[in-house]
Amino acid sequence: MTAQTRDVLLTCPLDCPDACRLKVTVGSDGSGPERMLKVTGDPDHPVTKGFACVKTVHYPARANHPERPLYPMRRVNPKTDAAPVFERVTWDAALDDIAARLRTLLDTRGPSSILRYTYAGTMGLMEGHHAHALFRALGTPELDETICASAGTAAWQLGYGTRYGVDPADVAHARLIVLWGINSLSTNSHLTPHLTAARKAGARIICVDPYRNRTAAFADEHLKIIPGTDAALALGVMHELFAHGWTDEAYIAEATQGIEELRQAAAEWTPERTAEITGLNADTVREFARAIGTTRPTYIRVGYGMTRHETGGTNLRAVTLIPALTGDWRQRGGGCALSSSGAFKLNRTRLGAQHLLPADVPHVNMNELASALRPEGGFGAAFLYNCNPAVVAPDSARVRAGLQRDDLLVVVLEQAMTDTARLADYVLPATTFAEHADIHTSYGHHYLSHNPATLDAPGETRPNSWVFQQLARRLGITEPSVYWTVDDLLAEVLDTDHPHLAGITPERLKAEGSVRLNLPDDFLPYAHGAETPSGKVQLSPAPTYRAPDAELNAAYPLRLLTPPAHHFLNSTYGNLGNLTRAEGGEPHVMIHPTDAAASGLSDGDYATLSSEVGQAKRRVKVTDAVQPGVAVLEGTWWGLSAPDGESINAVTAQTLTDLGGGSTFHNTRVRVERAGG
Ligand SMILES: Nc1nc2c(c(=O)[nH]1)N[C@H]1C(S)=C(S)[C@@H](COP(=O)(O)OP(=O)(O)OC[C@H]3O[C@@H](n4cnc5c(=O)[nH]c(N)nc54)[C@H](O)[C@@H]3O)O[C@H]1N2
Ligand SMILES: Nc1nc2c(c(=O)[nH]1)N[C@H]1C(S)=C(S)[C@@H](COP(=O)(O)OP(=O)(O)OC[C@H]3O[C@@H](n4cnc5c(=O)[nH]c(N)nc54)[C@H](O)[C@@H]3O)O[C@H]1N2
Ligand code: SF4
Ligand SMILES: [Mo]
Repeated sequence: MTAQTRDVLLTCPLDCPDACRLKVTVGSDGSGPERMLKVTGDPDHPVTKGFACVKTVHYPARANHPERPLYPMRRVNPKTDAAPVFERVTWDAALDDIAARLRTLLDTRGPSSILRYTYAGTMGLMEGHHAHALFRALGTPELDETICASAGTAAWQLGYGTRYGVDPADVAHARLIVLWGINSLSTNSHLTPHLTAARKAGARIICVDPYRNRTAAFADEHLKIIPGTDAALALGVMHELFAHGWTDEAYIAEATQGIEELRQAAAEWTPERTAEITGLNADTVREFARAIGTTRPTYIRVGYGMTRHETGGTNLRAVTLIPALTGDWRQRGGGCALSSSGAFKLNRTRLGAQHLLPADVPHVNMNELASALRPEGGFGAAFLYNCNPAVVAPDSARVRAGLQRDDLLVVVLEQAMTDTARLADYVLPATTFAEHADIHTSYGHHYLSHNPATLDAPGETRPNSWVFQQLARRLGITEPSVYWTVDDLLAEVLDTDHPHLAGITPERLKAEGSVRLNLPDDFLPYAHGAETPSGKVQLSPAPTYRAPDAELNAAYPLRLLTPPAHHFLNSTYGNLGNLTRAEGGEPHVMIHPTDAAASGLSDGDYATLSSEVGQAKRRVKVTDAVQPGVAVLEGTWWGLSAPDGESINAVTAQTLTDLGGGSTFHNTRVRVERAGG
């Protein structure tokens, strides 16, 4: 019996562009403490518009999950035993032992023997970004955060400098919408109402994606491109723009640099040549280019999908330069969007104690975790928080093997008993977004927000920041920023004269909860140039198309893509029965009927997927949603839900992208063969 409930407004902390403002209902049954009961969207928030996604409406089941770690736990059997056995310990016992072992490592082997590994389980500035401060104060190797956005960021940086994007509210003005390498209906679901509004006003929607995902099914037209060939398609479009005079010469003259180089690079990309490389037909290329060339405003929403290839940075850069030729940056609703994060001009000087980083600090590229965890990697301790690398990191079987080393102290700070937590020496219980205060930006819109701590921390769960401050005291750290509260951090990040933050004080942000950056209604960030060293949109060096080094061959005839699932957020929610059931109960690999026939596979069979890196066993779904030569497996499922207990990343490689040292999750070449079972 729920005796009393109340509603609070909190920002969703997950790694999703929408950064929704949620209406969270909490209450108690009278006997126990208050718990999270229900999540919907804030009806008054202009981006959230009253709905939470199909995933986060189930957040209460995650927060109240029976296997959620509520107490510090120490592993008592070898990490190589399949079933972990933990014993409950006190916080003091856990922290004293961990601090003593870190102290020994610092004194005998130095800070480079301690690995901090983290990603975006929470996007909060405090519990996400600032939590790293302890490790910066200790001088441990810097983690290059490359698993997701770094290729895209580097590509955007070359062309445009700071990452600004079209405001979602302006998308309704667009008359042509291209959803290019983004499954936005699943991964940016609060864009959908704006797409629908534009369509009602007459806009046409084209999706460019190697398979028929939800977004392709929603679009008016689907260009089923061969993976990794987007630079060719973009150059093919540019060829037509130049050939037909569909370029905006006034914009090009004022706002860009390097047009002649780009014109020459595009000259060889006739529709026929473009068709040959991309797998589309020449008339489709012509029509696509005509649509872009003759429709103002054209809005191109790019995702990270096309970046997760060897040449991913260049592919994205080529696509994002199209609006610099059409002049769409001058049109409300026109241009391109990858991320809006650059608009949040906060004072980040001491965020995460970055100011302490010595110039010669060693770096670890997080995509190379499997290598870093080999005994030769030199680490004696690994501290993991806000992440689940046993599932999400490339070459995950080697990541697991590394974490199982008995000479490596593995500490995992978690809200869920993940595959990574199951390999820990210590599991430390973390609070969720309703149980700690934090500050949130967004990479899909322009609202800054504040979450107050709403619920008492269940059991002995603690915020990341509390845990690191406790360790810092034990390790004798005196750097003040390590001990900041959320209010200290808020005062610091808002201590800036940048006009985007004019009028936004800590008091106002806390009172209003969510505040739009101080941007004009018609925010046209690249209308007259860009924040590059030249002040212009940089078209030079002109992007070129390059075939992948890992070309398909007789041994590995299929390209495997592993994009996000509709019902999970990366591996988050992968432990909830109703969401795994909605995703089909277990992971399925989609293959085309011709490829299935060639391998003697029928729908529902189990198959072994083999790559140069490893193997995974998965159930097959035969479907023409994919093209011949391409296999797709949606979702980074927990190994616990897979027939072989492994993540799909057992087959993906640590190969890095051409720009930004990024991940190449959609670049895996595989062979698919019938398996028993
Ligand atoms: N439901 C849900 N939402 C999410 C997430 C989630 O796991 N689930 N994850 C969140 C996170 S962290 C991120 S980074 C974003 C990612 O969201 P997206 O950017 O949408 O996801 P991607 O993995 O980048 O893949 C997007 C699409 O790119 C396609 N693709 C793959 N290779 C190519 C190519 O070479 N060219 C083209 N044109 N397309 C290609 C894939 O088939 C896929 O349909 O979503 C966020 N939102
Ligand atoms: N094959 C393949 N692999 C991929 C991808 C892909 O498309 N294909 N996508 C990649 C992408 S885009 C990304 S961004 C990464 C995502 O990888 P991760 O950032 O590791 O994301 P999650 O798997 O969701 O794991 C986040 C974990 O953080 C925990 N957490 C959340 N909040 C807190 C907190 O406040 N404190 C603590 N201590 N823990 C917290 C959650 O419980 C969860 O287990 O995965 C990448 N891996
Ligand atoms: S996961 Fe994304 S769409 Fe879902 S509630 Fe959170 S921010 Fe909104
Ligand atoms: Mo991501």
